[in-house]
Amino acid sequence: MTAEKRERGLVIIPTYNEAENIQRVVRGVFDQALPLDILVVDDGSPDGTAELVESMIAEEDRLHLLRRSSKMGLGSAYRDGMRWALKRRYDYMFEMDADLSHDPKYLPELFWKLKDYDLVLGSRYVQGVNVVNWPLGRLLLSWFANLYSRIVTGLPVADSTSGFRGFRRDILEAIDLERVKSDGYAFQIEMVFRAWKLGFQVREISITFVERRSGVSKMSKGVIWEAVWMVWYLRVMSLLGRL
Ligand SMILES: Nc1nc2c(ncn2[C@@H]2O[C@H](COP(=O)(O)OP(=O)(O)O)[C@@H](O)[C@H]2O)c(=O)[nH]1
Ligand SMILES: [Mg+2]
Repeated sequence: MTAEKRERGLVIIPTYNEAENIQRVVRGVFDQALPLDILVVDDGSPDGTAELVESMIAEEDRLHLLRRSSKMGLGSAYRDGMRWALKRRYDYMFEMDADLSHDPKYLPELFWKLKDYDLVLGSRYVQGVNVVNWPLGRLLLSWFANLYSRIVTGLPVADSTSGFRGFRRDILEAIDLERVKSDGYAFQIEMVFRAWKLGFQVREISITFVERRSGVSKMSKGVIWEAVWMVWYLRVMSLLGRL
C-alpha cells in the first residue's frame, strides 16, 4: 500500500526587536492546523525576542530558532532561513513578517495553492488596495514601487514587494541564493523575478495587510534606493542572459 505523501512546510519569520509580537504570531501560525514548522531567524534582537522563542521551543517541537549575531538585513535572514530549510525535508517554504501585518488565516490558501503553482504571493493590490492603517505617503510609495517594478522588469504581478508568500521547494533549489544579493523590498522583487524567468508558475491571492500595532518598522531609505536600482539590474542582466 502506498501512503499518500503529505506535504510539509516551513514558515520563515525574520525578527529584529519583535518581542511584543513574536509569541502571538507563532501561536497564530500553529492555530491553522496545517503541517507547518516555524523557523524564526533573529538577528540578536536586544529586546529579547530570541529568548521568548526559546521559552516556547521547550513546549513546541515544531518551532525552531536560528540566531545570528547582529542585524544583517531581511534578505540575508531569508537566505539563511531558506538554506536551513533546503537542508531539511520541507516541500514548501513561506515568508511572513513577525509584526502581525500578515494574518496567519491566509496560510491555508497559500498552502493549498502550492499544489498547483510554484510561487504564491499574498497580494495587497489584486483586488483594489487592501492595506489598513498606512499613512497615504507609505501607501503611495508601495503602490508606485510596484508599478515601477512592473514597467521596468515586465513582471506580470500586482504586488511583487509583498513579504507574505509561499514557494515550492524546487524554486529555491533552482535559484542560486548566492547570486541573490538584495535585502529589503528588492529581495522580494528579485525572488519573484528570478522564479518567473526560470519559467515557474506564479499566482497571487488577495490578502489584507494591516500595519503593525506594536514595535517599529525597520525599513529605511537605503532599502528603497536599493529597489530603485535593483529592478534595472535585473532587467539588464536578464537581457544579457547573465541572471
Ligand atoms: N532577522 C532580521 N529581521 C528583520 C530585519 N529587518 C527587518 N526584519 C523583520 O522583517 C519583518 C518586516 O519588517 P518591518 O520592519 O515590519 O517592515 P515593514 O513592514 O515594511 O515596515 C519584521 O518581522 C522585522 O522584524 C533584519 O535586518 N534582520
Ligand atoms: Mg511591518
